[in-house]
Amino acid sequence: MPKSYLIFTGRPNAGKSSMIREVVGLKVAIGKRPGTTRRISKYPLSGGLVLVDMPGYGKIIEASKRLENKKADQLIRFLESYAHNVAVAVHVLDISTFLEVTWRLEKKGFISVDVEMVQFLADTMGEFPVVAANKIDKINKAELEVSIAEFTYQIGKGYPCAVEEHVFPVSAKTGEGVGALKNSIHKRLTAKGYRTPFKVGL
Ligand SMILES: Nc1nc2c(ncn2[C@@H]2O[C@H](COP(=O)(O)OP(=O)(O)OP(=O)(O)O)[C@@H](O)[C@H]2O)c(=O)[nH]1
Ligand SMILES: [Mg+2]
Repeated sequence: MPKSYLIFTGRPNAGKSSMIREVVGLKVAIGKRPGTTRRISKYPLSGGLVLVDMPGYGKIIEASKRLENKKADQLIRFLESYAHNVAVAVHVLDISTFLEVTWRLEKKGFISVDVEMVQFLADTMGEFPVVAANKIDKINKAELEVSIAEFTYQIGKGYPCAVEEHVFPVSAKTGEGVGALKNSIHKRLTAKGYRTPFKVGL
C-alpha cells in the first residue's frame, strides 16, 4: 500500500517545524534564522502516516539564486509527485509579516509566495490546504483581522469557495489556536479513514 503523508509547507522561518512540535509533538529542529530545515524530512507516525517537514519555499539566507531555484524546483517536484498520497497539507504562514511582505512583492510585480503556494497546493491536490496563520502573538487583534482579510481576499480571487473556514490563526509560541488547528486536521484525517497520530481535545 502506498504511504500517506501529512505535510507542512511554508516560507522559510514561518514556523513549520515549530508547528509540527505543537501539533504532532515531534521534536523536529527549529531555528531563529530562515533555512533551518534543509531537506525534505520524513518521519513515520502511528497509523501508517508519514510526517513531512519541508524546507521553506522562498528566500534562503546565504544561498545563491541558483541554489534557491534548485531548492524551489525540488519542492515543487516533490509536491507534484506526492500530491495523490498527501492525506493532509498544512500551509504555515507568518501572518504577522504577511501585509508588509506582500506589499513589498506587489511593488515588484509579484504575488505573495504564500498565496501562490496555497493556490498551487489546492490545484495539485484538488483540495484546499489547512492554513495555519502563525505568530499571532506578534500582532494585535486589529492587525490580525486586516491581515487575514487581505490573505483570504487574495486567495479568494482564484478560489471563490469559503476560504476562511480553512484558515486558523495560531501561535506555535503561546499555543493559542493550536487546539482548533488540530481539530481541523483530525477531522480531515478521519474523513479520509486515517487514524489521527496525536491527541485532540474534543
Ligand atoms: N513569536 C513567535 N515566534 C515563533 C512562532 N512560531 C515559530 N516562531 C519562531 O520562528 C523561528 C522559526 O521557526 P521554525 O519552526 O524553525 O520555522 P520553519 O518554518 O521551520 O523554518 P525553516 O526550517 O528555516 O524553513 C524560531 O525562532 C521560532 O521560535 C510563533 O508563533 N510566535
Ligand atoms: Mg523548519
